[in-house]
Amino acid sequence: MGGNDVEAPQEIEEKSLFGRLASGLSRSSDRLGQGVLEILTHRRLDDDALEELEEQLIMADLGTAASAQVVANFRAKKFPPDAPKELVLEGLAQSIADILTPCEQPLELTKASPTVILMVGVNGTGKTTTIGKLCTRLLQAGHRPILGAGDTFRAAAIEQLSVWGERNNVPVVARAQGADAAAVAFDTMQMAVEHHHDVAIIDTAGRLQNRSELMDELAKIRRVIGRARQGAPDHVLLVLDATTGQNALAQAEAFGNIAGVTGLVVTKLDGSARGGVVVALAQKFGLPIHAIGVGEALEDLQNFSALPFARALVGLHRHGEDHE
Ligand SMILES: Nc1nc2c(ncn2[C@@H]2O[C@H](COP(=O)(O)OP(=O)(O)OP(=O)(O)O)[C@@H](O)[C@H]2O)c(=O)[nH]1
Ligand SMILES: [Mg+2]
Repeated sequence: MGGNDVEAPQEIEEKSLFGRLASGLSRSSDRLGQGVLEILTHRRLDDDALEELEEQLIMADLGTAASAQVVANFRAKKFPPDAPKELVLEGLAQSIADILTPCEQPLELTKASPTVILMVGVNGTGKTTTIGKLCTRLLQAGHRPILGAGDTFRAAAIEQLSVWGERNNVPVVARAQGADAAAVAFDTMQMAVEHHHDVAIIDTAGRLQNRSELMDELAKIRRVIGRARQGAPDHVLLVLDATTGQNALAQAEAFGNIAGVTGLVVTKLDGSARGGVVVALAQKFGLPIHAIGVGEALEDLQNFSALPFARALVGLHRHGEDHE
């Protein structure tokens, strides 16, 4: 922030959110940025250096395919071997952003009401918390969300969603623990229509992707929702925990096939040394990344922006004049 400049509140807000992402990713970028800087500082940008760069990217959780792609993108920019290292680091961020940009897609609501959003994922990735945050954002944008407590499995799951409902002052549709999750989804659809809610967000229990009977349950929930409103659910959001690194790829693969995932939310990027997995996900699946989680509070959900994310990952600050 410069001198006496008065900044618009929105800009300050954006910066603090970016700051949270940047400081969260700093553990990834410490590794990546330092390694890369070492390569760039001590040598010319020749083939050997690029090979080492690729190794650094792989170690930063980008995986082999995305790392090769980043290096190919970088090579295509044809930096002279003695280019200044700041410029080279910017070029690296751009090479990563080239992969991420197609996935930069904010969540859109449908014309048909209610827009139905189904949250899925393995245990503990942040589904329920993301619902709370998403709800806040929808309210701020003037929408009228309603929540469905479709996790009828885990003790206290209904209570947990109810707390988010109370914090946001929005209704939560629930049945008793152990009830049929699809029935809760159906109730939620009915309530949404009856009380003119334009968005219904339905929670589900965490499940491992190799438990076929639990994956079948998701299919049933989707069918029931589709019966209540043709074409619904509009979004099946797979919530992935960035700290699980490459395992997130296996989850995306399995849920993508069976649960009809339409987009991703990647959480816990505030504390992760493994932010590079986002690049691997983008390269492998190309699914929209609708939002990222950068903390546990209501306001800690951001739209995913490719270039700022890539710059934070390589340790560049937002305004580009310095890096760590
Ligand atoms: N630091 C951080 N913590 C998060 C984030 N998102 C969720 N959490 C935390 O992760 C933990 C699990 O979150 P939940 O929302 O309960 O996860 P869930 O996927 O609903 O879990 P199950 O319902 O048990 O499958 C909680 O302690 C959250 O506060 C995030 O973006 N950053
Ligand atoms: Mg949950």
